[in-house]
Amino acid sequence: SRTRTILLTGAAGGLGTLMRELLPQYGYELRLLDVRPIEDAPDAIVADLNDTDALREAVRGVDGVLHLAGISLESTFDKILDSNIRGTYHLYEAVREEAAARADGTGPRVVFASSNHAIGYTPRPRVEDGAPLVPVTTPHRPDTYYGLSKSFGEDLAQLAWDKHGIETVSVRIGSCFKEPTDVRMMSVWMSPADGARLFHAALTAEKVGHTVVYGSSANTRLWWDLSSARALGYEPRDDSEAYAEKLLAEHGPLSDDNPAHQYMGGRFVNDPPIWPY
Ligand code: NAI
Ligand code: 15L
Repeated sequence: SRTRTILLTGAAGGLGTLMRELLPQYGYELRLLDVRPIEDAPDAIVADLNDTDALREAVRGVDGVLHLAGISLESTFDKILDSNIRGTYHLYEAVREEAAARADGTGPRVVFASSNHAIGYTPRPRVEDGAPLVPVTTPHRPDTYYGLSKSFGEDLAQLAWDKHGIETVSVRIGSCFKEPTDVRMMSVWMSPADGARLFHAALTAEKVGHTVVYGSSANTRLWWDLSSARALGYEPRDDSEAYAEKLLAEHGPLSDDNPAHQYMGGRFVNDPPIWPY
């Protein structure tokens, strides 16, 4: 099959850097965009998501967009509004214009980096006591303005599908880092290799409309129902349990008294660095 060209927004970031390494093996050609220049990628488009002309050019001819750009932690409402809410709106506007300019009216599919923090105030399910995994239909319960921007992004994706036929897979990413670093992360960890598998599945599955999935590895301590992700063809291979002994020795088990251990969003619920301000 022919090479697919993907616009990777947020290419300078942590996840963007990992995906620049991992996605080419699936045959993608990556067009990179970030507001920060990337030292080893001089051809990357250096632009803010709110630069509408640059965004319009960036989506021209692409088969898909992996939309990772945005503020990735809690911040002031104004900053979240600019980068995550307005920025994602402008991305979808560019995709809508690109779709309208194509003969078949079909624009590139978006894979949106949503976050577990869109549902961060959901109590963690006591799976160990027989509680069911949390489904993708659980109501939005953002734990921060950051999480609120991800709830918005998911709703915008739904609107783009219902009104304009633009497809999106919204991936509620848990923690995608090389290794899990605390006990909560054992439940929500997505290894970078599984992340690449999931993004590849999301970019290539047929007829996704707007699909919401959880982004996680096949963790023994998983909290989330991965069935919508598996329906796209995703088969996770990694399990954070390999780190359990080390992490439990370091941190001890999740405490019943600590909200950061009892809500899925972890420390985002009780340790906002700048809130109230
Ligand atoms: P990061 O903060 O390392 O990277 C984000 C990138 O977006 C940065 O390079 C930044 O310069 C760029 N960016 C920010 N605002 C921009 C704007 N207005 N215009 C253009 N570029 C802009 O974050 P990370 O960890 O790589 O995450 C990537 C995406 O995945 C983010 O949207 C984040 O919210 C989401 N996510 C990541 C998780 C993880 O475990 N790494 C978990 C859940 C969601
Ligand atoms: C996120 O949404 C953040 O972008 C990432 O840095 C981690 O904090 C992750 O969630 C998490 O919940 O561990």
